[in-house]
Amino acid sequence: MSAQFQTPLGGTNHLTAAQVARYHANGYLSPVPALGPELARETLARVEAHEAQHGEFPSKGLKSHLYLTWMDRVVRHPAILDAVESIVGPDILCWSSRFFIKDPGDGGFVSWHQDVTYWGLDVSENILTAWIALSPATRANGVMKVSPGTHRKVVPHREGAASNMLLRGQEVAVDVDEAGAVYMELAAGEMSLHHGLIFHGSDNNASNERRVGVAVRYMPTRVKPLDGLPRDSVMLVRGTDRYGHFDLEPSPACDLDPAAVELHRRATATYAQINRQAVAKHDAMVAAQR
Ligand SMILES: O=C(O)CCC(=O)C(=O)O
Repeated sequence: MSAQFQTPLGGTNHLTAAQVARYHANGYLSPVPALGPELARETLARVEAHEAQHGEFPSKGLKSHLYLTWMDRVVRHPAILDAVESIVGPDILCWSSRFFIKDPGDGGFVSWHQDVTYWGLDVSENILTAWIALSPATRANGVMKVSPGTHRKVVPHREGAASNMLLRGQEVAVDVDEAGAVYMELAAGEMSLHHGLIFHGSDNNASNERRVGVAVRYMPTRVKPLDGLPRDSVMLVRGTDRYGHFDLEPSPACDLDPAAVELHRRATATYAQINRQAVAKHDAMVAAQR
C-alpha cells in the first residue's frame, strides 16, 4: 500500500468496486489517472532527450526500466500501482514495459491482437497492461482501440504486415467487430488498463503530432510461466514474492549503469527465445480449446 502517496485528487488511486467490476466485464478500463500531466511531460522530455543522444530505443524500448531510473520511477509509480493492485492484488510483478511511439506519417499501426499469447505465461491468469500516455492519445494520432468482452478465450493468430509495430507483426485470425470498437482517448498523464487477452490495436497517426505511450505489463506474483521455456526475469514492484517463479530484477543504480545495461541485454535476449518458443505453445493452447 502507498499511504503516503496523494493523487491530484487527494487519497490513493485504488479503483472502486464498480470500476473493478467494469474492468472484469469488459476487459479494459479507461481513462484512469496515472502520472499526472507534469510527470508525463517530464518523462516525455527524457524520452526525447534519450532519443536525441542515443537514437531509437533498441527493441522498441523493451524493459528500458531496467537501465533508466526515470523509467523505473514510471513502472513503480504509486498511482499506477494502486489501480493495478485493485485488479491483481497486493503482490505485483512488472513483467515488462515498452514504448509505443507513432510519428506523424510514419504509417505505424498495431493490428488486432491478444497480448498474453506470445509471452510464455499462463493465459488463464490476471495479467494486464497499463498503457500510459506521455502525450495526448487521440482518434487523429492513432489512439489504442479495444473490442470489449473479447478477453475470455485465446484465439489463433497469424503474422501480419510490415508497418505493424508489434515484434512479430501478429494479428488475430478471426473476425473483429470494428463497429463495436472503443477508442481509449487519453490526456497526457492518464492511462488505460487492458486485460492480457482482450483484442486491441491502433490505427496509423494521421495527425501532425507525435503519439508517445508506454505500455507496462503487470501481474500477480503467483503467475506461472509455461513449462519448458527459458527462465524469465521480472521486477517485484509492490508487496512480496512468495512463489519464486521468476528471477527478480533490481532497479538501476543510475541511468545506463553498465551492470544494468548488461542485465537488460540478457533479459531481452532470454525474452526473444521465450517469444519464439511461445508461438508453438500458443498454437497448442488454441487447439486444446476446440
Ligand atoms: O500503442 C498501441 O497503439 C498499441 C499498444 C499495444 O498493443 C499493447 O500495449 O499491447
